[in-house]
Amino acid sequence: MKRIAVCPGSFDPITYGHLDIIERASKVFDEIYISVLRNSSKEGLFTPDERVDMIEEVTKHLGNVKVRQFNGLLIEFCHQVGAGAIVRGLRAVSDFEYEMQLTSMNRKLDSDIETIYMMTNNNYSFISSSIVKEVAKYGGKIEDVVPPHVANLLEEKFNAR
Ligand code: COD
Repeated sequence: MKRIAVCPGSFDPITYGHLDIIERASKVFDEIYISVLRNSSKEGLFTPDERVDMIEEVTKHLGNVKVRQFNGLLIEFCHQVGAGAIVRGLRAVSDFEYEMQLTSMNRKLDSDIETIYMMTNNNYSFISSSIVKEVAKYGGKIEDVVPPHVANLLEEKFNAR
């Protein structure tokens, strides 16, 4: 039986921190679905379609990774793709509270789906999509925190504004 996991998130945009977790997960599971939350109430910098395209581009070296959008409940998405696990990344203690709520609620919805946490590489533990956007907005250097393709897209986005 295939071991399938979902790596869910907003990915607005994907950073080296996300990528580190996705690469680790792709070694442990047979198939990974990166699921991009399509949330109509929260407008991001990048549209869900743009996020899917950029994630496909920066994960194309990983043969067992697929990228999809979802709205509604994450657990429902897991059912749709036959996933038995959700993989999340942990940066610091500050992530713990939110992650505990998320996992506890998901477990109430379906106790058979396990959530697995992976610690990021220390070099990436300070990175968040929000900080990356702020630095990019004011023309700061982001080459060390996002892949070159994403850095170019951020530059285009802010130059067009
Ligand atoms: N290093 C390591 N991991 C990182 C880093 C980093 N630098 N940055 C982010 N991550 C990890 C995060 O910890 C997370 O595991 C993942 O990467 C994605 O991060 P984000 O910020 O893009 O995604 P979130 O936290 O906004 O995703 C939230 C969900 C989309 C998972 C959540 O809102 C959800 O499931 N929504 C659907 C509705 C639902 O089912 N609700 C019920 C459950 S509460």
